[in-house]
Amino acid sequence: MGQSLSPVQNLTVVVPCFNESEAIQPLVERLCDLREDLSGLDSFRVILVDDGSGDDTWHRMQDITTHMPWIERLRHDQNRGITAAIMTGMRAATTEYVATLDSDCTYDPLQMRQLLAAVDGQVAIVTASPYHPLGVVLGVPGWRLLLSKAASTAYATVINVDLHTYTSCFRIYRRSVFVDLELRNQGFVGMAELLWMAIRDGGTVKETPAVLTSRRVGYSKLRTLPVIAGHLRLIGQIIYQRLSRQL
Ligand SMILES: Nc1nc2c(ncn2[C@@H]2O[C@H](COP(=O)(O)OP(=O)(O)O)[C@@H](O)[C@H]2O)c(=O)[nH]1
Ligand SMILES: [Mg+2]
Repeated sequence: MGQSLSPVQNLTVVVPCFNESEAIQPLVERLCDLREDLSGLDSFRVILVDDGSGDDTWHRMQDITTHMPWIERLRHDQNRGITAAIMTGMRAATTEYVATLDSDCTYDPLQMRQLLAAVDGQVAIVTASPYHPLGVVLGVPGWRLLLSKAASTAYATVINVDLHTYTSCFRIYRRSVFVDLELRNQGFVGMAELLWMAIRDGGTVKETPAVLTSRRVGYSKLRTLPVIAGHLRLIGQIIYQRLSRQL
């Protein structure tokens, strides 16, 4: 990476973790692989954010990463949601580019190279896009896929930007664009809200085709009905903002 023209020379990877006891070991192993893969960067750091887990996620994090000074651990006293955890990590980071990644490795972290390749001096977010025509989805239940794709299609329609995936957590952010934002949605819907805010404020958003697989350990934290309701609410707010501000 060192010789490339990418503006990213220093990267912080933030990983939100909620009740992910079993996922921490394979995650940290894969983060070690990623660190090796990106050894050309000037610096590579990781911030794991335990979002008030009720299981032993926090202790597993501490045990497994004790001798890894490049991994920092942060903790919320209580569960505040995936987007709140990402914002905590983003605020703690000191690099201009901050990547975020699911802790269950449903996106192989080694796909980070493709995201990095899409970063240029203009970009506010690069998002992984399994729903891109060149993206791949493997082993994800049909109903989940339908729900997620329907949400992305609805956002593409109301925002009128040519993106295929609005709900992915695997992204690279330009920190200065986001660090002071106040979000209404602290959970999964906040992923789409972050994207909308970047676009609303004139930021450039890019996507790269990605491979999404299904979980091997642990369980999904997404609660379908509240998330559908949250997406519908946000879509209504976007329509209102676009009409009232003529965006
Ligand atoms: N910090 C935090 N992370 C969460 C929360 N819910 C889910 N996550 C994390 O967000 C990522 C995606 O969640 P997951 O349960 O796999 O949802 P799915 O992939 O949509 O089924 C994983 O890294 C989870 O640990 C939460 O309430 N707080
Ligand atoms: Mg997942």
